This record gives sequence, C-alpha cells and structure tokens, in this order.
Amino acid sequence: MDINVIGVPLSYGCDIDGVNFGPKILREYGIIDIIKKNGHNVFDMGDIYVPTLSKELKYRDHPKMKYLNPIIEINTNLANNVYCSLKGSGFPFVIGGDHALGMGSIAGASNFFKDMAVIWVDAHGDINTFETSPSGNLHGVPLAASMNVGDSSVTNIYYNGEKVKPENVYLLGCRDIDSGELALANELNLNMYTMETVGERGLENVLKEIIEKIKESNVDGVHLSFDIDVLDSSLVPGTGTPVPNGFSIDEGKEVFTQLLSEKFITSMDFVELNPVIDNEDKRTVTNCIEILEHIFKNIDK
Ligand code: Z70
Ligand code: MN
Ligand code: MN
Ligand code: MN
Repeated sequence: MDINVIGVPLSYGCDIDGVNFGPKILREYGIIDIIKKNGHNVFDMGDIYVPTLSKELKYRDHPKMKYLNPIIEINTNLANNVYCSLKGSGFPFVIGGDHALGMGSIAGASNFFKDMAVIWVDAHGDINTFETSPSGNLHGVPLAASMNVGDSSVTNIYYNGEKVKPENVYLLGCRDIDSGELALANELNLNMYTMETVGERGLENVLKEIIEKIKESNVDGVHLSFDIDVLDSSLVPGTGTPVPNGFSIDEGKEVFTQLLSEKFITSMDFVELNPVIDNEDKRTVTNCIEILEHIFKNIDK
C-alpha cells in the first residue's frame, strides 16, 4: 500500500495546547520508518499549514464556537489533500492534532467515493451542534457536521452538504456522550456501540456486526477515525480528555486486527495525542506507537 502521511498540527478545536505537537512527536518516534518496515511505500506529505493565532481571535468569527474560520480553512486544505491522495491511489493516514480535523478528512474522502462509511472510534460522540455544544470546542462537532447536521459554516466544508449518510456511521467505544448528542443519535438512529454495549456483547461480536453491516451496505469506501481517548484513561494521560473504563491496548489492537483484515478501510485519522501533558514515562506516546505498529502490520501490503 502507498501510505500518504498527512500531519495536521491543530489544537484550536480543543481547550488544551500541545495536541498540535502530535505529528512532530510521532515522526520523532519513527512513524515513517514503522510504516516502511512493515512493507509499505510511505510518502510523508508534511503538515497542513496551521497558522499561529492570538487568543484574541478565539471568538472573532462566532460568539460561542472557538476559532471557527481558521478551523474551516485548515479543514478545507486537509480535505483537498486527502482527496488528491486517494486520486493518486494512496491511503491517506492523517495524524493530529485535535479531532476537529475529522471534518476535513471525511470531506476529502467522501468527495472521492460515491458512498462512504465512517467508523468513529472514540470515548466521545463528536456529534454536537453549535447549539448543543457544552464547550464551544469544534473537536466536539465533526461527525455531526459530516452528516450535514449543524451550522452551514461546518456542513459546507470543501463541498456543500452531506458527506456521509447517518446509516453509514458507526460509533465504537463511546462512554462520554452529551445529552444533545444522545438525542441526535436517537433521532438519526445511529449505529452506536457504547462501551456498555461492548461490555455486554463482547468486542469481537460487536466488530463482527459492524463488519457485516458495512458489507451489506453499498459503500465503496470506509474512513476509520481513531481518537486515542477511546483507550482507558490510565493508558493515555497525554490526551486532552481522558475517560475511564476504556479499551485496553489489546482491545485497541483487536479493533484494527478485525477491521483491517476486511481490507475495506480506505483512509484513517489518528488524533488527540498531546505529548506536552504526557506522563514522565512517556506512556501515551509509547502506547500510541504500539498501536501504530499493529495498524501498519495489519494494513494490506
Ligand atoms: C464534549 C464537547 C471531546 C474529544 C473531548 C467533548 C468532546 N463532548 N472530544 N475530547 N476528543 O466539548 O463537545
Ligand atoms: Mn474525538
Ligand atoms: Mn461521495
Ligand atoms: Mn474523544
């Protein structure tokens, strides 16, 4: 596989600085060599340009949602990079950065495919609207925006309107959902596999069901968005909002073993690593690298 690594040093979608150093630390820990070592062709496309913005610009574009216009611009550039990467038969592997970048990844990938599924592996739903957002942070809205739910400023990124149909969206591992998000998930009847569901039914069965549903649907592409906070809080102190009762490392790996063996994943995000707030033992980045090794061992050669 030709892997195109695209860095997005974005932190304006969340409240804690440092997540912008995700691409830098992953390169320092050898992500490019890891991909090569596993038999892929790798192209480091560098980082999408993220300007340095003063805090005074936070509410310039919207009274509630922070850094709105810059985030839209960054996502538009990301979308076109993802689209061009797919056009060139590459596999876009987007490293964040905060999860607001999901809007750009999905916009770019969905422009290439006729109908695409999205698997959102995350402790959070990221399906807030500007109205339901409790924080004003844009990393809480990307999946709603991609389904054409929310303000037109974010539903019209790269091209206008719906990028993915709600029936083709799969949430996995969530356990910290806001009330407005839950209402939307019910309204749209989203395929939602919470941590509670995983506990009741078992991860293997849940993954089997997701795979079956995707195969039965008529999608020609599948985007997998991985937020590292789906892992248990004890494993990822270096992420902005660690949540207890998450996946173990083995469960995290199992997700990729199963999903990647189907060979239907066509693009990926890996987001929310903040090396600045990591433990002294560098636990978070070390765990991320272990997961990444596993990913590239299991992606089709
Ligand atoms: C909350 C919000 C979120 C990640 C936190 C949190 C969203 N639902 N996403 N950390 N990765 O502010 O919308
Ligand atoms: Mn997220
Ligand atoms: Mn499309
Ligand atoms: Mn999250």
